[in-house]
Amino acid sequence: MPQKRDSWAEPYKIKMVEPLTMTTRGQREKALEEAGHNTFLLPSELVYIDLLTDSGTSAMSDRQWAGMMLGDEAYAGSRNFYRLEAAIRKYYGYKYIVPTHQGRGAENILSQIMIKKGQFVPGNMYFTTTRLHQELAGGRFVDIIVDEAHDPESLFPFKGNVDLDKLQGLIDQHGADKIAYVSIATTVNMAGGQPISMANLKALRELTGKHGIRIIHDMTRVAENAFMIQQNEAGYGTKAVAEIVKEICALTDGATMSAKKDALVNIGGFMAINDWDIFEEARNMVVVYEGLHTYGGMAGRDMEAMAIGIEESVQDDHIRARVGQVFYLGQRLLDMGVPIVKPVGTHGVFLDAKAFLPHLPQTAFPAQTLAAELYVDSGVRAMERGIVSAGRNKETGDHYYPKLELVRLTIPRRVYTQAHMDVVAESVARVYEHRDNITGLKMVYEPKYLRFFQAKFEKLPK
Ligand code: PLI
Repeated sequence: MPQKRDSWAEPYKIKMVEPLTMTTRGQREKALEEAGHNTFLLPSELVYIDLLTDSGTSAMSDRQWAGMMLGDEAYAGSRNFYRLEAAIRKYYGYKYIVPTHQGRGAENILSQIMIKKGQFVPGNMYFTTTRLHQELAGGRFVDIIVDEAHDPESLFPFKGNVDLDKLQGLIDQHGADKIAYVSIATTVNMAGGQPISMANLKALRELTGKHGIRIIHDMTRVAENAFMIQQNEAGYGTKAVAEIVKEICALTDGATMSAKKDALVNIGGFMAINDWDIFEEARNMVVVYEGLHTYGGMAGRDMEAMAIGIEESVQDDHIRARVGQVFYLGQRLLDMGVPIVKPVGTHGVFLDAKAFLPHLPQTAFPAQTLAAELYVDSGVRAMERGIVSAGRNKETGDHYYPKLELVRLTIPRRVYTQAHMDVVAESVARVYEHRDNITGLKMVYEPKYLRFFQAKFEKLPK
């Protein structure tokens, strides 16, 4: 049973530090210009507090670093693979696993196997790489998340829930055999790090079960979702996060995992599945794209660190501190009156760029603009999660126009302190004060795939 604590204070102390570069405003202006106003194109040496992503940016524990020394770098049958397989079975409960170099490697293999051309892939909001792999495999993503997820002001605690009527409608219209599977993320990144409830997942299992449709789980941040269930869902307050994680996984048929988030490693991922035939196909396909089925693009030492990270990630004390730090930053911004997605998400605080810069049309890229302004102000690096990330509709060629136009302040796990969070909050508040003087951007270079990573922009004149 989880212990009640008043404070979210960290259950660890610092043993090694990495110095940060402090830059001047002039240096940052120059760097941003050279980066085409895209924070992805900044050299990290010119970043003070890096909130671009929580992906692969965690600090590993001393146990994980010690585990790295136990790497068995055999091409085939590394002992670390078997340790990883055992950890996944123990903490997540899936039967068969295929390691991959990171989450999108697993998405590629799973999509190619499970999606037939023309099939629909309904999901609780899109994620960039996930949807792209679904589309490349010939599938069509359909958003079946509850409407509350698209409203940054809605205080609904489970904005990651599936709207079952939307799914039923899709089944009625096209038939169950036109649905490749239902794609469920815990938590929902693009909605602002919002969880799905266990009750909703159970109802989804019942509905899909009736129609023989599988549920595939993007479990990238499953422990964070489990923590929110523990905190906010009736009947779960006395259950440990580890227990809730396993219950979530048991309601699904398979998963893709970017271990670079929850699982506290700098690289790695896997696909997991309970069906032997799909596993056999995936285990064969992994040798084409990733590496042998007992390493899948990872070094032995990486698999060892992941096995240990998985265990650490589901501990109540860890997850309370991790989410507690995010909530701390969120609360500071709320107290300052800055518009953010509510409720505060579990892996980051999402600034509502439409409300922050209401004078900019979405085609002037308000979130991209705001992320750039924040960097110039303080060297804090954030990420656009709006129209640039949403990309273009393949059929019409026009931008997708997402309702949410957000800047994500993503908190790496076990990396920054409360004082760093204060610096971030104060910088956001400064930018908010002079928001009326901020002009938008125009896109001057647009790559074909996942454009947000490499697109370049120029400032629009005043
Ligand atoms: O970055 P990958 O390939 O290890 O994982 C892709 C991926 C899949 N699902 C979800 C929910 C993600 O958040 C995710 C990657 N997210 C990144 C890189 C992020 O910055 O949020």
